[in-house]
Amino acid sequence: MGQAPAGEAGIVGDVGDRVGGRVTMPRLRLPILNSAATLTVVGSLTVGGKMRIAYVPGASPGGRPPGPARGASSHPRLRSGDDSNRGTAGDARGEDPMSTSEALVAGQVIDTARYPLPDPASAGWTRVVSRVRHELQNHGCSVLPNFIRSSRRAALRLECAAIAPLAYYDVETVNAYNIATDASLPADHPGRIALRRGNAFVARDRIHEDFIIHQLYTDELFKYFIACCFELPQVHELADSLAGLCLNVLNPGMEHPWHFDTNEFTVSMLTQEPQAGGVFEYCPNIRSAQAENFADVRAVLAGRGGHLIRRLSLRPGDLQLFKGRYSLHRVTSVHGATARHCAIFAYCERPGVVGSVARTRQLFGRVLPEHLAAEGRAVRVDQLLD
Ligand SMILES: O=C(O)CCC(=O)C(=O)O
Ligand SMILES: [Fe+2]
Repeated sequence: MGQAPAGEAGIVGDVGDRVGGRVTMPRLRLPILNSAATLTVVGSLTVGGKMRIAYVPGASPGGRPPGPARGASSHPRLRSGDDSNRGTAGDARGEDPMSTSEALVAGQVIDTARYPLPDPASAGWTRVVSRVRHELQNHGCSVLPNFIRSSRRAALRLECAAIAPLAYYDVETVNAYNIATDASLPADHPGRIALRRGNAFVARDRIHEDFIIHQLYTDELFKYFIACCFELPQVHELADSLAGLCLNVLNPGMEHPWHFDTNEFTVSMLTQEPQAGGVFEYCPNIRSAQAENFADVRAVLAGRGGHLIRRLSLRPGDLQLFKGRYSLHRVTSVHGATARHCAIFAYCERPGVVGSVARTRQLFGRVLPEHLAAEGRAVRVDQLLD
């Protein structure tokens, strides 16, 4: 793996490094959808709820020469013949994002009768995106059931189960904000409530590029769809060979305790469901960029916030889009003999994002030269605790 090209700034998120100030981006203008939101750009991002990132403008992952961003999602199909979105020759994964095989990948993996991703100009596509936008605006969460074709769901599970033993395991004491648990906070601050978290992630470089989750993650039609759902101009894969795509493994007895994500949006997919437990619970918009709402957060953490909690019954192959920065969420303890496996598709609004050294080591037990190269400063858009 190479380093960020000389002269490019590296921006690493960390608690002390944040730079306040809201950044707005142009509204997404789709011919067929009326986007109303002014976008907020977050210069840091979470993988597994707690990974701070480095933003390296224009960085080229894998030592590729600077060039078109790998896999930026800008109007696939609608721009056929336009080279600006192609992978570069130096791309270690040899991607050709605009090849006709993209549509084939989407068509073979996704239930296109329900979710016509290969046809962004269709009424069906518009209906799905409108529904997702509506649900995200109102509840911060949207689930697309049976997103993966029924004929591919067994493969989805088996592929991920095969690599689950490669997860890096660690047990940590955390809090809902992923800030230092020894922080000198007021006695009644919800950040004082310590939670145990068994961390187990399989890194992207252990996920074969033929796997369904990898095909989806890198698929231009998929990225374009995701960007439109979140009302973003485009989304980019992380320039991080470990964090961009991961498999979160919750073995029996493990849970993912209450937390906020650092990034504003998350895309995930259950690939294996446990026999019992392992339920995704969330408190829609319990906080905002302007207000932490510690009282309600404290109530939920103390087990008194039942009225604020929603539960999802996810099935393998369902696609979940979630805005986890403002919605406290957790996965309850897994019971029975079967582990819960969940793929996390980490995208960013900007190209060149890699994880900070500290968080990468924490999540994956190792770092790569690209992480060492990217340490720097953070850009943050709000003053919320993490
Ligand atoms: O496993 C899940 O469903 C969600 C995990 C999560 O919240 C996270 O990784 O931040
Ligand atoms: Fe999360």
